[in-house]
Amino acid sequence: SNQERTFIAIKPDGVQRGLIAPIIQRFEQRGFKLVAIKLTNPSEDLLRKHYADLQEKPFFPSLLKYMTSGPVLATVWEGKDAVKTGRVILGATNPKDSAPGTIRGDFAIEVGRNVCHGSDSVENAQKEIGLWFKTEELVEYTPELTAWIYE
Ligand code: YYY
Ligand code: MG
Repeated sequence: SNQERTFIAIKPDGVQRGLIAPIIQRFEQRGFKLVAIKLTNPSEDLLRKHYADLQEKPFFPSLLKYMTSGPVLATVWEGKDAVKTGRVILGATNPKDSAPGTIRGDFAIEVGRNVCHGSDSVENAQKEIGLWFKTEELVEYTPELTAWIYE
């Protein structure tokens, strides 16, 4: 399907460091369709749901502090293999292992300041999109460039 969706967020460090435009640009220029975008201060409750599988990890308290330290740019992107390709565009979780050319590989040094989030499965993408956005915030439109991006 060319309509797979993924949730991509620019974390507080990315927003503060002025990296919104360069990060969004990589998804746009790759050919993904922007479906939703919102600058927001996520609540602790939202983040506990978002990172539910990490609640028991030793780094969870610092992760929570980091993610509530400033606004997050929440986005949804649509396209073929959006989840998997989105993770490739972001790079490895720990920037010390992220390849140059990826967002983390170009803009980050430490795992606790890794600039961005991307869903790790189609199922989690649907869960995360539902947590961060209301249905009416997901915008319907037909990009005119589709035939130049998909065969
Ligand atoms: O999906 P991704 O963000 O690449 O990694 P996760 O394993 O889901 O961890 C979420 C988030 O937690 C990660 O982006 C940074 C932080 N974190 C950390 O601070 N220290 C670790 N050892 C692992 C993850
Ligand atoms: Mg994850």
